[in-house]
Amino acid sequence: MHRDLGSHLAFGQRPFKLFAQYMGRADGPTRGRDGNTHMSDRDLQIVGMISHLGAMIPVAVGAAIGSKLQGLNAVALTYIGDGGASIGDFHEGLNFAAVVNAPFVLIVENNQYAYSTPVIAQYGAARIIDRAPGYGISGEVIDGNNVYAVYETCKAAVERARQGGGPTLIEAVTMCMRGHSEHDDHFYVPQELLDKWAERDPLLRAQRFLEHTGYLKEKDRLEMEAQTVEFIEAEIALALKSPYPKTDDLVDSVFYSTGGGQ
Ligand SMILES: Cc1ncc(C[n+]2csc(CCOP(=O)(O)OP(=O)(O)O)c2C)c(N)n1
Ligand SMILES: [Mg+2]
Repeated sequence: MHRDLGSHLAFGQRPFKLFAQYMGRADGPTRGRDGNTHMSDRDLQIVGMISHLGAMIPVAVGAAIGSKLQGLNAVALTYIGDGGASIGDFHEGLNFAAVVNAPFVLIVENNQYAYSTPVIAQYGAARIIDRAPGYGISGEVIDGNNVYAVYETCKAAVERARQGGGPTLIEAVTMCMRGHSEHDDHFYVPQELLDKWAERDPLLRAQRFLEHTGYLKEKDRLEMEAQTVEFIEAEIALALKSPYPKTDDLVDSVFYSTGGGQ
């Protein structure tokens, strides 16, 4: 999913590269061609996404089929929102993945709004996961704000796909806590709903769990937080030093037609 920077970090991307990307610098994954989240990294096996919601699901299924054909035993996993799940490509991609038994995992982050459109205006079924039997694939609905549930469910789905068990659709139920972008003040979401969901903040819940079970001491957490801030500041400073791309290699990696019907 093109906006999920967390997944880039989970796949081992350095924050420095993400910052350089946002600043349009030569060290960003697109080498300064794009100042946004549309980036790939073949070394990290991250396939670049474009903005058009849903359109990349068949592409991700293609990556899964490619892995199968090449005997790589890799699984393609991607995300989409509840709104993106209403796009035709969602259905075509999942149906095709089911037909060819592709090693493919699709997580729908159902945060109950697609911009200002609530889910009641998106679909007639009670849940998105109810579509899974229609495709003939595995499906599971989970608490998207429970990091352990998300981890365990994804892990099981990836293992199943790796062993030839085919695609899985996971519906992770969560809440959109802020507007679509900084220009959007989120006026269309009732405050009571936001207050209710604020209590279920996944980071705070994970932190409370770790503290209650004794895995995390407050002193260690504060130390880790301070180290993280220091690390991030250093990565930003490094990105600021990255040069802007040169104009003479502007068309490198760009495919173009020479005309004449070619
Ligand atoms: C095909 C298409 N239509 C419209 C947009 C503009 N757009 C970008 S994000 C968004 C809302 C998406 O909602 P959802 O899929 O629920 O994801 P969320 O932002 O809630 O995570 C829209 C309408 C787009 N990128 N692609
Ligand atoms: Mg949404």
